[in-house]
Formats: sequence, C-alpha cells, structure tokens
Amino acid sequence: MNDVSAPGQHAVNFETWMSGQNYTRFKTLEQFIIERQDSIPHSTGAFSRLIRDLSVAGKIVNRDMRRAGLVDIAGTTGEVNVQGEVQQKMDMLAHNEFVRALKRGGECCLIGSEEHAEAIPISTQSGDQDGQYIVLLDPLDGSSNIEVNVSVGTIFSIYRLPDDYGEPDLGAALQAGLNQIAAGYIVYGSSTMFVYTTGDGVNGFTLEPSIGEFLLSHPEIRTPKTARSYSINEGNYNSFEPGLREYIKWMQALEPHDGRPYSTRYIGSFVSDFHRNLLKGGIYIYPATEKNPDGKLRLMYEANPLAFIVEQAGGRASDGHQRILERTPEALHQRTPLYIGSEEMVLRAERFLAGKEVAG
Ligand code: AHM
Ligand code: MG
Repeated sequence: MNDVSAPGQHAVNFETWMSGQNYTRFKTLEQFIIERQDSIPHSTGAFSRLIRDLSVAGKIVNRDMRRAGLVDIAGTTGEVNVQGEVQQKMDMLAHNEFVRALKRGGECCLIGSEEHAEAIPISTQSGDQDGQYIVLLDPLDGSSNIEVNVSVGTIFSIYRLPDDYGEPDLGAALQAGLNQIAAGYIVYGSSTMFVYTTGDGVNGFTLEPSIGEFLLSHPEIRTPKTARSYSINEGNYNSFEPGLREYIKWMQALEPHDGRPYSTRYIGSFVSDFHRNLLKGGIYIYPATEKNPDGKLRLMYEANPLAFIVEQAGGRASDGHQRILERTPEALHQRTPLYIGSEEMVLRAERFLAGKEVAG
C-alpha cells in the first residue's frame, strides 16, 4: 500500500521512504555498473568509467538547470545551430559540460553532438587517442521548454570504435543502431533520472540530490504492450500522409468497448514524452510533414538510442516502414520519421501506413 511507484516498475513503500530515508537499501549507479562489469571476463573498466563521466556531466547540467530563472542561463544565445534551430543558452552549456566530461574521462575518442556541425575527435594532451568509445548525443532535448519549467533531457548513444579503424572520424560513427553497445537518457523532470541499457534490459536511477547519487529506483523496466494514449503534434495533421491520418481517426473513434477514444499526451520534449510512454505505455510519433519531409528527429542521437531502449523494454521503434535500428546512417544530423513505444500500437500504425488497416 501507499506505493509511490508506477505499477510494476519500482516499489518504494512511502512509509519506509519517509521514516528511514535509508538510502543504503538502494544500489548506486556506480555500484550497479561495477557489479555488471565484474561479470564480464577481461573487462577493463573503461565502459564503466564512460558511464560515470556521462552521469557526472548530467549532474552538473541538472544543477545548472535547477537555477534557470535565477541566473542568466535561460533563453536563447541569439545563434542558430546546424539544424537551423534557435540555440538556447542551456543547449550550449549542456553541450560544453558533456564534451568536457568526456574529454577529461579519456574513454571516448569521438563525440557527435546536435549542437556541433562536425564530429569532434578527442585526443589526450599528449596528442594520443586512447579512448575506444564513440558517443553521440543530444545534450539537451526539448530545450525550448526550459523557460516554462517543463521537463527536458539528455539523450546518448554509444558505439565502439571499429577494430583497426585508424584516426576516428565521422565514418566510424556512422554505424547502424544495431551496433550500439549502450544507450540512455537523463530526464530532468520533477526528479532527475538516468535510464540506460547495454542490451541486457533497461534500468532507471533517480538522482538523490542531497547525496548527489543516482540510485537504482526502476530496475528492469518493461513497457506495456499497448496503452490508450498517443503523443504527436496534431497541429500538423493536414500535412500527415493519409495512412497516419486514418490511424489517428481510428484512435479518436468513439468505441468505448475497446477503450477508444485514446488520450493525447504531448509535452513537446521528446525525451519526456518517451519517458512517460516507456513507463505507462503509449506511442510517440514524429512523422514526415510538409515542413519536415524526413521527419524532425535525428536518427543518430535521438531515434537510435531511444529505439534501443524501447526494444530492450519490450517495445518497438520504426520509421513507419523499417525498424529504426536497422537503418543505415548517411550523416550525423540525418533526420527520420519516428513511431516509437508500445509494440502493439507501433505495429498498428505500420499497418495503417501500409494501407492494411483502415479506420472504418
Ligand atoms: P530539439 O532536439 O532541438 O529540442 O528538437 C526536438 C524536439 C523534441 O524534443 C520534440 O518532441 C519536438 O522537437 C517537438 O517538435 P514540434 O514543436 O514540431 O512538435
Ligand atoms: Mg532533441
């Protein structure tokens, strides 16, 4: 009783929480990673250090963001980024923090960021490059929401530098999502959470701000197979392809016997919409539109990492026709239409797009 968690996700009894505030019953992110690392023969700890570096940068960004509104870090820089989008001060701040943490950590050899046109090779002060990992990231997804106090997040995708590759460059990063060795996100919401996968399930850690640790709060996350809510910018309805318009009509039909009409839930901050749908079920769609004929979201550091996570949690992600993780990337900032979330809902959307199902 008085479980403060989402059903079946994590179970922290409210009285226990209030009385004990005994964090020793929680595993820290660091402990969790080290335990997993110990089970891999010949593991050097490099990957564990990389995750630690990302989590430290996440804590710094979290700290700064909690002060937005008090110090002059909200609002725009007056610049436009490589995507042609207005850059927020927090976009740049987050980008700089993650790049700094990854450089300092030494495990990463190449960074691709939404806020930087080119891939960024990392070398040590001696000019050597030792790191074996490539990190692609959206340092602050949904950043235009910061000024109005709405959840935003960081999304990251990790690849290994291919064997005998030579000097790391963009070519090394352009791997299919299936090659990701890890992916995750940090959502800066009513609490701050670090959620990641290494292809062995999905685990979520909540930041306990007074001790500065991410604690395992959502072990082995599974996403519902279906649900009754959808997330899409419906203002673009008239420029959706006919199959998608049909699917939306189907979800809106007055059919109470099977729970329709569904509810719309759209925050406008992908990582936050994704996080809610991961825990509660639902589908997030950013399709091709007239303004964005290839979709709006970026394949390499938005769609791929969250596709890896959703699949690991039992969900599905596609561009409407093809599995996201199987797509062959051609550019760092490439866009893709995206249908992601509860498996049955994504499958139904695909059937509508293929004309195999109609609203009736
Ligand atoms: P960003 O990475 O520059 O923040 O842009 C991506 C954002 C997503 O977080 C969000 O889901 C989407 O853009 C919202 O777009 P729209 O305003 O067209 O609905
Ligand atoms: Mg983004």
